[in-house]
Amino acid sequence: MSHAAPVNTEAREAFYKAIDPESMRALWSVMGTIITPEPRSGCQPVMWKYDTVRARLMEAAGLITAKEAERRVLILENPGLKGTSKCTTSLYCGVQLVMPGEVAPAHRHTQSALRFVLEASGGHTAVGGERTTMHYGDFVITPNWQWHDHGNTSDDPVLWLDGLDIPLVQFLDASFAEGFGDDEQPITKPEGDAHARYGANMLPLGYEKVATTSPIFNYPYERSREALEQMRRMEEWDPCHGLKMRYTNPVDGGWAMPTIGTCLQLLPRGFKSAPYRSTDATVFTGVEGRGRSTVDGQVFEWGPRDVFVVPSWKEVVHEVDEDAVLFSYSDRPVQEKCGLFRERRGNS
Ligand code: 1HN
Repeated sequence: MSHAAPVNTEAREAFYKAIDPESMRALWSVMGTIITPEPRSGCQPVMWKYDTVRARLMEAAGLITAKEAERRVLILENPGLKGTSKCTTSLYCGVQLVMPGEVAPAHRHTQSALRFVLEASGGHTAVGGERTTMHYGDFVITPNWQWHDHGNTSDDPVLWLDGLDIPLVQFLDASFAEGFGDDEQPITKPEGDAHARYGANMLPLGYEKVATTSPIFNYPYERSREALEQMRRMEEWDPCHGLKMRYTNPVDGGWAMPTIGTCLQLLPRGFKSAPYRSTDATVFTGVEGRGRSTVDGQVFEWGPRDVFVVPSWKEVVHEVDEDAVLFSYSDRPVQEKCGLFRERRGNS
């Protein structure tokens, strides 16, 4: 708050001690630490180079199968949040590996997941009775409480970035999970069914919104990239973001997922962004090209598949010498619903 905590006196100390076993605490003694004038996060700016993560995953593949692990994932844990399995205060990030012939068995949980595909020549995931084939750069959703399993029938390893709302669900004490009992769920729909129904700017007549998550569960990179390419011709550059598009739920135009906001952005050759900060700590991954992002004074040189974090209310500046594409996710939908989202553009 505006002033520091009141000074301690012997009598006050004795009072705090006396009420502690009665499960009470004096607000004035802690107010400044629980209500801060601006966000004070333990979350730190950090980057993981893909080569390092990939090499460790390959090492893990010699230690455990996808089936035994259930999910063979290395968590990208924020060094400022050690021991919490968090990448930011509210969101989780990991990189998953499925080797040729492997299956990650079907299960479901109340946590929502996104996959951003980093390497795939034939991996697939099944959600709600439909399978989708994964390609580089695809954004795939596993809505909460939907059965999901993954497989790889190709000859090459399949890797993707996992983004989940685990810390949010944990905070709310709303975690439920169960196994399906079989490796794979039955496939009841042809591949492409969701896209045909919901991905053509049309909806079945009489369609009623039943879920909080988009009914489209694979947003193919080819189409997202094409949107950016078409739009660049209009030169609608945002000084802070270049050209940044959010993935939407076609049912209502809102975010694709209720708890995680996802975006794809193009930074044109020679672009240097204006400084930007926002309350939604954001996880970025490179998709095309190389760049340099300065986060709270720390410089991260990134290329395709590298992952870096911009914590809440820390300033970020992106610079690129060549055309570059970034995928990112944050808890922005939650903050917007709660009226908490704030941003600051430029140096003001
Ligand atoms: C999960 O179900 C997946 O389905 C990935 O691929 C990561 C991390 C924690 C809990 C569940 C998946 C996960 C996860």
